[in-house]
Amino acid sequence: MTREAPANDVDETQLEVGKPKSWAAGIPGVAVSLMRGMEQMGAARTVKTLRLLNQRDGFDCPGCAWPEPREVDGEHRKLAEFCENGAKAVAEEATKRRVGREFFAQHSIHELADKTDYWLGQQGRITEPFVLREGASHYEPISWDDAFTLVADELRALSDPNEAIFYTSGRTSNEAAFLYQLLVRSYGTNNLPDCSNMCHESSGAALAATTGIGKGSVSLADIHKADLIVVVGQNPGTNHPRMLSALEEAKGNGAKIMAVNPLPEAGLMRFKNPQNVRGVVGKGTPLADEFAQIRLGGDLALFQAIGHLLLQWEQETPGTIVDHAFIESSSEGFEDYAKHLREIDWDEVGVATGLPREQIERLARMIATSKRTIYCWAMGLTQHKHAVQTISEIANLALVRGMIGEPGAGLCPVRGHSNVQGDRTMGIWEKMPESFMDSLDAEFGIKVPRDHGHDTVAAIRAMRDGHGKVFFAVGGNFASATPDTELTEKALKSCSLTAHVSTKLNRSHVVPGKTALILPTLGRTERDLQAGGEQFVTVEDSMSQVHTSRGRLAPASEHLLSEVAIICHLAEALLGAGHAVPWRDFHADYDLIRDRIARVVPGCHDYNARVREPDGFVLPHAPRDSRQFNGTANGKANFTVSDLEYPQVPEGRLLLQTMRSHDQYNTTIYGLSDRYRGIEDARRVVLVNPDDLTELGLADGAMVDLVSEWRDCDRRAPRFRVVSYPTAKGCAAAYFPEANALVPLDAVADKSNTPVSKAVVVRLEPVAAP
Ligand SMILES: Nc1nc2c(c(=O)[nH]1)N[C@H]1C(S)=C(S)[C@@H](COP(=O)(O)OP(=O)(O)OC[C@H]3O[C@@H](n4cnc5c(=O)[nH]c(N)nc54)[C@H](O)[C@@H]3O)O[C@H]1N2
Ligand SMILES: Nc1nc2c(c(=O)[nH]1)N[C@H]1C(S)=C(S)[C@@H](COP(=O)(O)OP(=O)(O)OC[C@H]3O[C@@H](n4cnc5c(=O)[nH]c(N)nc54)[C@H](O)[C@@H]3O)O[C@H]1N2
Ligand code: SF4
Ligand SMILES: [Mo]
Repeated sequence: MTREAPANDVDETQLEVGKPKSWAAGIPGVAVSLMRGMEQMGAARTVKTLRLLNQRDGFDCPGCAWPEPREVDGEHRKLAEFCENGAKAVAEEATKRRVGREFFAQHSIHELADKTDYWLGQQGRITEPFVLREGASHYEPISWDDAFTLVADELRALSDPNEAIFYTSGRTSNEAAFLYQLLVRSYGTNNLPDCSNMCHESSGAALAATTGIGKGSVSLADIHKADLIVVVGQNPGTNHPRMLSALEEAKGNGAKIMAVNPLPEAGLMRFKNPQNVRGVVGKGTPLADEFAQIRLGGDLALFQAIGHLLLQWEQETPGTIVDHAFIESSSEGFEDYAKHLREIDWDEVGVATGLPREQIERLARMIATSKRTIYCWAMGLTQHKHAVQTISEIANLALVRGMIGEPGAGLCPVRGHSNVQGDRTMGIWEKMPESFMDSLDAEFGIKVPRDHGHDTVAAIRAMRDGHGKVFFAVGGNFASATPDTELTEKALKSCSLTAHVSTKLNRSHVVPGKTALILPTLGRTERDLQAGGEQFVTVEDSMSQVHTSRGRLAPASEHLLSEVAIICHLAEALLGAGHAVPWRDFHADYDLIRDRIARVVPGCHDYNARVREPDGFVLPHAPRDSRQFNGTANGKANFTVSDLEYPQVPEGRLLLQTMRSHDQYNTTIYGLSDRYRGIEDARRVVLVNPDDLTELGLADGAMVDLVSEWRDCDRRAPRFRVVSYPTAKGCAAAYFPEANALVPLDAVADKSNTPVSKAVVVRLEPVAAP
């Protein structure tokens, strides 16, 4: 399979490669925020918008899920409580550019299909609903009523509700998410795949089994109190930039930082905080005390080796390392774990990690002597075949040392999309527990289906095989974000209807089903006026804090509906006016939705009152709050035993990770500057270790096809420019989504079914330069 580059792609031969930066943020970060704001919004709107970003009376940043400081912790919000990439996310949404009737009259679907995600996104906000009718060459306007009738008719025509698929991306508010899952389940299916299936599903699976709750156990204040922070498989300088301020503060309090990554990411090395003088003019704060340049997928071996050393040292000096009191009172499985790690094959650990044994011993010593350890991770761990095992191994280390449910200690999966955690809390999951379904039934007097639905990978398979016929998405960009691009696009095109609730144009709109709809919606930044007056919504951050978000800008167009309104109107069209759920009341007054959330969703009692508190409220988390593990089957924290696994790479091949540049938000490309890595003006690049280049007989600047090798067939992504880069030996990196064509649909993580986007076996085939 070959995935051609879109015709209007940038010219990779013009690429500028500078030296990778050894520090993050500082003045260039401030400058870029303001510049992108001015380009998209103009001066007045930039100032107004950024003043409201992440403030109590303003809107939650539509970027990542990193939390804001809380008064209860004695912490205050600054006037500018955002980062460069938060400012870019806002500029992207609050842009003055528009995609309206003229645009679609001018550009045929054929022409649009040839554009990159970057070009599509840069065209601006969609202003009214559009339909692409069967056989038509252009999208044309459609009224909202006709659009809802069209979707309802298509859904009613299916022989089984399980032939419909309802995707969610993680920007959707709690209110919209709650109603969406209610609509989908009332209609009769649990086919609710979401971006989380491709993201932190592995973290959820590992933590639910080991600690009883699939969420992180720390607060921002804990990070400030920790004495050791392990940052593994994460690039916070780009993807959670304000985490660097938290790391800086922790360092100021004496913490040490251990970074585990195949890439020497600038944000892990040194941070220049633009909010203090030292950061603006000085050298900034050195962050990582120990940087372990691990091979892709070597983390399970690393954490097993560390576990082995901890147990060995405990044996040498009993009572110094293992928290026996905690293990005895609160856990199960320690003996098996200890037995499993008594012996370890150091040669294998060396091959898997690429790390010298002395360094692993230093890392283990840091963990052995820390009194308050926090483990942070993201996609570098979750998107591997053995991701769940790796995260469970981290949980093992935390349990050995009793590092959970204590101030300054715990497990911290750093979530991606700004409300991805909230969407799950509200029921967006293809396999919500029985108790949740029972509550829905009781609250609304309905009977929702219990059979588990399709996750993202299963949804693609269903469409490919003809069992998935209608695809509906609230947000996101399914075509580009998912693996195996060519196969997925074909699967989407085979649907009778694809419909997307979106703010901006993206690739998913131009790989249409027989009929396709674009339903434009309000963004976070925009005022949401309904029959009952101006509304706010609520979101949950990565640390389980639930709070309000109130849009304040004038909507991009008078024809936009809120996500809540779209879902309610669709429900009325599909389920009829007499349906047990009072859909019309809900979109008039969101307090009425929150009253229902309060009664259905665990931990959400008095929701309306508590979200109105200055910082909202924190959802309960038994291990964090009381060191209880009542969410597991045995009521204990569970040690787990995993075989040592790591990716196998044949001779002459490299292991490729697909990652984010500094200038994108997932499939939304803001620009072409991956500043911290020194890569400008290009995206079809592949970063390769200089020694590997020598062995492969390739030079920096060579053009290659990337060919991934999988048991069914080869997949080819043509014309990438080779960049000599200090990544771990044997490992390469290219950007998501350009490299998604290389990820086989069947390459998934054990237990979580997450696509393996960080360990693709590839060969580099030289091609002639243009
Ligand atoms: N600006 C911006 N912010 C974002 C996003 C964005 O696209 N842009 N996306 C949001 C979303 S949805 C998410 S999920 C997060 C993603 O946040 P990250 O997980 O930081 O995102 P990635 O770019 O996928 O980076 C993965 C990091 O893990 C490292 N890594 C890869 N494989 C391995 C491995 O095997 N072992 C170890 N130890 N490290 C490895 C990579 O070198 C890289 O530094 O960011 C969120 N925030
Ligand atoms: N190869 C590879 N693939 C990956 C990853 C990887 O690291 N490597 N990462 C995975 C991860 S972690 C994730 S989370 C997924 C992301 O997958 P998605 O969430 O599906 O993708 P996004 O690019 O975040 O979605 C962007 C689109 O959302 C729409 N949008 C933006 N704001 C709003 C809004 O307020 N409301 C609505 N309704 N729509 C809005 C816009 O139309 C925009 O084009 O991708 C996954 N795919
Ligand atoms: S750290 Fe994340 S949530 Fe905070 S301002 Fe930056 S992008 Fe937004
Ligand atoms: Mo994500």
